[in-house]
Amino acid sequence: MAKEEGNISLGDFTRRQFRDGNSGLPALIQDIGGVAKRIADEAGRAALDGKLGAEGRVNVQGEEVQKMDQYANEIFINALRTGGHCAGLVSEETEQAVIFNDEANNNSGYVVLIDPIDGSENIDLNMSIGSIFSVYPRVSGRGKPAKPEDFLQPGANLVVAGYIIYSTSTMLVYATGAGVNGFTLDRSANDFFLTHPQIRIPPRGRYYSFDNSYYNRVDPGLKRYVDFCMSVKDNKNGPYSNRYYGCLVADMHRNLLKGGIYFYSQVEGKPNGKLRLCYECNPMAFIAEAAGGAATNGKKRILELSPAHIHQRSPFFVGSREMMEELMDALA
Ligand code: FBP
Repeated sequence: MAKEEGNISLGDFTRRQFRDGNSGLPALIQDIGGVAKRIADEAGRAALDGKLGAEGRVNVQGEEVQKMDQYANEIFINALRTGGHCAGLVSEETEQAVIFNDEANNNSGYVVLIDPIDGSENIDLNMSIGSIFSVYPRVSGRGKPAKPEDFLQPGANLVVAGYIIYSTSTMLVYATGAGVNGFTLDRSANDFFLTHPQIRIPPRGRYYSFDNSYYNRVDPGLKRYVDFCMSVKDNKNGPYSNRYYGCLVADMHRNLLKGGIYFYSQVEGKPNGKLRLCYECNPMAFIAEAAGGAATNGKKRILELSPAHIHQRSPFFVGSREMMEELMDALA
């Protein structure tokens, strides 16, 4: 279906948004949009090209790497290195930061962190998956290679954070301090167009996203909250339904549009939960707050945490403001 007349393209939107021409952000976001198109194509053909299934190795997280995890990671690294608009990259799939260290990228003012494929378990099932990206201004001087401290900044320093959701349509959603906007890929034009301007997360919704199999392994306060979510009153379910997709990006996208809450807390055996602070929790927290929601680690605002290690994990609670207030009261 051709895009509605008048939908502004991602490139035109970002060039208007970041008027300061030499910021490099419009070009960097265009590079990320190009990666999104490639991954959407690769994921759509994975079954035909023998790219489903596991790569046969374990990554730095101790998780089995899917072939698509590796392909998506390579697409991101090659495209951002070639684009010349970021000094380096941290990825869930690479143990160390990738410092590009060439003239163009050393002169860039930004670094990028990514989860190339979020929801890896869904790849072989033809279910929604995502990519998550974060853009920080460098703290190291331009003109030289990026440094480790560039990648270990609190989420409050983010200038851009977003995700791509590969589903019935391919959407790129990104936040700045000025709000959250969603763009849909128009295959016929091979470009993204604004379809969800100024997304605001409803103060409450119908859904909580939690892997209920962990119910008997979480703290009493969280158990109390899940009991509340599932409480039955006058023979009616409520107040919330459980929608847990196994892909943070998919759960986040639904909760952003309809209202809801997602949490992956510490559980017995996982003292800091599963999600990684730098390239999963921080970008999603930034997006949630820019849309009027909230995100914590159960005690503190996610965006205030100072990362010690690029792959460190954090308990993660994110979503509609009023639901987050209820949850935090239950945990207190
Ligand atoms: P990956 O980035 O490795 O896919 O891990 C993140 C994630 O898939 C989230 O998207 C999802 O919410 C969660 O892990 C599912 O974990 P579990 O299978 O333990 O519920």
